[in-house]
Amino acid sequence: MTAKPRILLTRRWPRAVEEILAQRFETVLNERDVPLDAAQLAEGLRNFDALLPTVSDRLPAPLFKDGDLRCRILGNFGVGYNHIDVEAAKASGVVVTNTPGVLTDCTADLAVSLLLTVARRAGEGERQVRAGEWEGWRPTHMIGTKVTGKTLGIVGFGRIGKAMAKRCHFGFDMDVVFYNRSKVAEEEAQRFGARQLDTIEDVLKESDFVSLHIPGGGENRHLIDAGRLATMKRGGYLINTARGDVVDEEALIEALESGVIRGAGLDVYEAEPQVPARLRALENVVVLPHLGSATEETRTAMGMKVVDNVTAFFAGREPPDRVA
Ligand code: 8YV
Repeated sequence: MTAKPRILLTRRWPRAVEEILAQRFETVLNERDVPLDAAQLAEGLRNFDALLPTVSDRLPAPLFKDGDLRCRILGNFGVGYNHIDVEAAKASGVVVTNTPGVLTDCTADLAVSLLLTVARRAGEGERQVRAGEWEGWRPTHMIGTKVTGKTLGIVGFGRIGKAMAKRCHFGFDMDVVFYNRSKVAEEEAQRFGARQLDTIEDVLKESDFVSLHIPGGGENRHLIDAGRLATMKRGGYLINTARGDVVDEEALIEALESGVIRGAGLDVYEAEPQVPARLRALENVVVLPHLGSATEETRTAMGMKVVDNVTAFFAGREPPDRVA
């Protein structure tokens, strides 16, 4: 009998998924569930047939330069994989897979909740009640911005962008416009209650709320910079559940501090888990700890997708979600 492939899980996963993996493979768990450093990841690449990384594992090109890698597949736990240098992995003969589709709803749900929370100042209100500082109802207390009927601008009309459009158009009667690199058929856009505009600037100018749904890294790094933030409506809000590096965080802080935009709802940051103190100090910002896909159902479904990918790979079949 041939030995089972050796697989390293870089973090703890939903138990049901860990159990299936343990039945099929020789798995090693990171019992402490703290991020592995570069040396530990390099060792993982040398000693395991597969590594199952998450967004908290940085796998840049130098880690793939070692000519003696045992690792043949990175089964990424997540749809975004900008923490992996996919070209370098490919050049070393390492396959990379991700988990598309299963986290669409939960990520869009969280984007909606950020939008509502920041617009209706619900985070501020909650802090006030918890601090025992609420002095009672009055007509001018904690006045926010109405969401229903406003314009939502979406950057990136992939699965999650579409799910966000659908929720906001059909749920909150919003006028939804979007920017997407490639042309989306009009009927397809209409199905989600949305309308494509030609440029990001057009979307930023028209929208009361802007929600980002594009991958991080590469040419999307700092796509939303000081210039583009200044293009947004004064009084506008930015929602980011995509990747932190899509926004120039320093420029965002300045735009929030100086009132260039009115607020932001953020789930992702440039140097997670570090969230700049200046950002945390702002009342007009909702800050969540990268919770987009954090539901029992979705995290389990993501894990099962990884199981499918590595199982197919080691059975000599094409993994369903190969990105490289
Ligand atoms: C995941 C995400 O939790 O899938 C993604 O791209 O951003 C998150 O929802 C994270 O990536 C897990 O590695």
